[in-house]
Amino acid sequence: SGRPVVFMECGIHAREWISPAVCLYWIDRVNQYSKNDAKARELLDSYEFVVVPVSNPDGYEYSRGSNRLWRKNRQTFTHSGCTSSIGVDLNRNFDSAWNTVGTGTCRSDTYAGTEVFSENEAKGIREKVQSYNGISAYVSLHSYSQYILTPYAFGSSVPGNINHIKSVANGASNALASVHGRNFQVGSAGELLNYNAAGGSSDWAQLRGETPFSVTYELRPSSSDYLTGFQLPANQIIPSGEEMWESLYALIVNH
Ligand code: 0X9
Ligand code: ZN
Repeated sequence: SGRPVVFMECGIHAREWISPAVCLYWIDRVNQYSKNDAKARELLDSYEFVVVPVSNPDGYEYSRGSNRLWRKNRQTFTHSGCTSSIGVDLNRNFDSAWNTVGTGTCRSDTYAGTEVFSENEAKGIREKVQSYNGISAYVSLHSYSQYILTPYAFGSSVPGNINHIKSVANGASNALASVHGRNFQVGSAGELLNYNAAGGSSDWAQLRGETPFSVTYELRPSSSDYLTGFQLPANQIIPSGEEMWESLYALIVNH
């Protein structure tokens, strides 16, 4: 279309089920365009959207059938030390200080893979992003903790426009809170998660110049709600979709 592209990546971690649900809600809501919804019309008239609702399909198939708390993809490994080990953390496989921090062995939940972009799911996202001549924003949706994470997660360095990113993210947090009163804190992974992690998709998009604006959401529940955790009750799916519709609207029109 020639309009600026907003890329939304959901479901890269197989146990974070609210992420694909919120993206499907968003797609449904933006299609109210045909019913003359003002925000939907403004968004679709001004931007082009790429939404990947399930970025880790094999992982989701496994988490819904066998192990609800599975995180990685389902790649199998046969190399030495990793015989019969399964899965790469796709949010450790991108080219952003790959495998330098926040990763584990092949049997761990945070295995970064044999090399950068070893995994088809990560390659697929890279190819789609690079099929455009630069994208306007990259948004990655995870759970949980109620955060809007700003770049970078691999250390204390920040992009040159970090003040702009933080101010837009603060606006998106306020818009979210106005719907159901939920508080989403804004900050980097180092500031909010108390850990650093390399190889994340949104960091790759920002660091490699694919986009000047990238953030990662950690959706409901709050970080202290570890009993609920990844298993968010179904009656919170629609409220999550509603607050994220307003938050993403604010983020997109102000970024
Ligand atoms: O560790 C992760 O991959 C994310 N947290 S989660 O609990 N959903 O696994 C945080 C990723 C932060 N990385 C970037 N913002 N790049
Ligand atoms: Zn995640």
